[in-house]
Amino acid sequence: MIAPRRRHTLSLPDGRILELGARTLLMGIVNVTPDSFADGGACLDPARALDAAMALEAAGADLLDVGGESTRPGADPLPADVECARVLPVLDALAGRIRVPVSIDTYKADVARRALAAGASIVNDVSALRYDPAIARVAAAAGAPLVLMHSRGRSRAMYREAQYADVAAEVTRELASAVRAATAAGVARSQIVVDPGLGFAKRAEQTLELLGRLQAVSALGRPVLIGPSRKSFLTAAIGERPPSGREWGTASAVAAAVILGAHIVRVHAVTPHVDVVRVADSIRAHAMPQ
Ligand code: PMM
Repeated sequence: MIAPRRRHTLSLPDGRILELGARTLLMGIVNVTPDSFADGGACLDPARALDAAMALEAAGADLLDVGGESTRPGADPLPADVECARVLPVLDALAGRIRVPVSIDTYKADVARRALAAGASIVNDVSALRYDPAIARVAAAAGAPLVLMHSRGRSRAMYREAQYADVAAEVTRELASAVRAATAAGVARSQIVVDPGLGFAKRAEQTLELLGRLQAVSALGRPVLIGPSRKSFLTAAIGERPPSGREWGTASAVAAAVILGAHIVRVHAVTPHVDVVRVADSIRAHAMPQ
């Protein structure tokens, strides 16, 4: 069954409006890290990051997500000034050259504030305010949309926290409480995007169940972002593969997410996913004329 997908609009700090729900938006990943599991080291140099970002935009990315700290399990937390030293030169290089909105993938208020000043226009917090709650006030003050991604624990302990009686219900409940915390800190509810955090503090089977029951998360009434790209949960279905061998698995997860109501999908490889989301959107449109 094709799930309904509500229309939403997000307001960006520069006055632009992002329309969500009519078609799926593709968020291209620009990891400015030496150690991300799928693409570590490719974009540490700002000139290479700019090339990668321009290629993603040319391929059809609607948004770019720039991050400076790897979220891979077991990664050490990075001091804010080191993270800024990675991402700010990249944001400076992108300013004026990239037309699509850029989000900053950070959980640190200080990094978010400086990234927004350097041209980012969306805050993507993989801790949903748990690590540095002040990040909500930073997004509110800038008038920037805020992505709240579900996780539990810290990177090193994440898998000890992967205990759920009902993963979809618990993730949805925890996201609802993050939405309340964000609005209490001054973020307009209309500016909040929710993300169930595929693979974060969840085992593969729990992640697959959560993705299949995405409508529980949609019931929060906020747009849904989903990030399955090349993640290890895919290997529960396709067998052991390096991240580079998980692209077709990613495409399948993206198509399922679109049919189940996702508004934004975060991927490394934009080119193949332009077709994936176009076909999934067409199926949606024919089955549920708007
Ligand atoms: N996954 C990663 C990093 N940031 N942000 C959101 N909102 N959702 C995700 O699923 C997500 C994220 C880890 O993947 P990467 O290391 O390839 O960027």
